[in-house]
Amino acid sequence: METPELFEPTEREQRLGPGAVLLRGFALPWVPELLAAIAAVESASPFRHLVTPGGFTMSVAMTNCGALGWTSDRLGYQYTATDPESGAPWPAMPAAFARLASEAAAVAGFAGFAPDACLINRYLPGARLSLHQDRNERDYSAPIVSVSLGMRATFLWGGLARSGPSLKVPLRHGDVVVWGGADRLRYHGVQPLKDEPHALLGSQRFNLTLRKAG
Ligand code: MD6
Ligand code: FE
Repeated sequence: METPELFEPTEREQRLGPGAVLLRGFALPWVPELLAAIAAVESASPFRHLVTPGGFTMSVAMTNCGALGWTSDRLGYQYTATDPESGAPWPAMPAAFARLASEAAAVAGFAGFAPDACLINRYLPGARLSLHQDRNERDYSAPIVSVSLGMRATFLWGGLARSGPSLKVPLRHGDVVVWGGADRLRYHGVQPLKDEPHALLGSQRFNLTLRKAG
């Protein structure tokens, strides 16, 4: 079953676990298309700061595209087919998002990945994401593909329990992380962003997470 010789990490491919790979710069050729698509999504479903079930307003601003979108409010986390702000369906999944995700997943050993949801996170300096698991998706057999754009972030890569050590992984413009399999429910988070403006995007970072939610 294991064929490690096929997936030997190279400088561009850093293994983070049995089911998780960091693909440095994998999204760079896609950047103009990705940014245009983010702008189009944002014009239909603007970024907003969601409230957690515990009553905290998140420092990361979020929007979605695809058949399903991830939202949070006082009642809990859920995927919805419509944007609760407008009542309209989330903007369609841009073709470039789905193709990039499928290609990255295939390189990481997950052939045939077809996302139906993309959560788009926007970080300004100081924004952070506390340790969490992604577990609102129906089926954990599909991986998640995560694309970083703009300012650098320090990603916290923990274990299967909230307590315990986290690896600090720098994520830069164009980096893609694919994770699934035995790593699908790993705890992870993002440290508060430092203000180190990016040449193209200035003082912001976008993160796309492409999922099979439904
Ligand atoms: C971020 N990412 O990088 C936050 N979740 O801004 C996530 O929470 C995440 O990168 C699941 C899979 C990949 C991720
Ligand atoms: Fe997550």
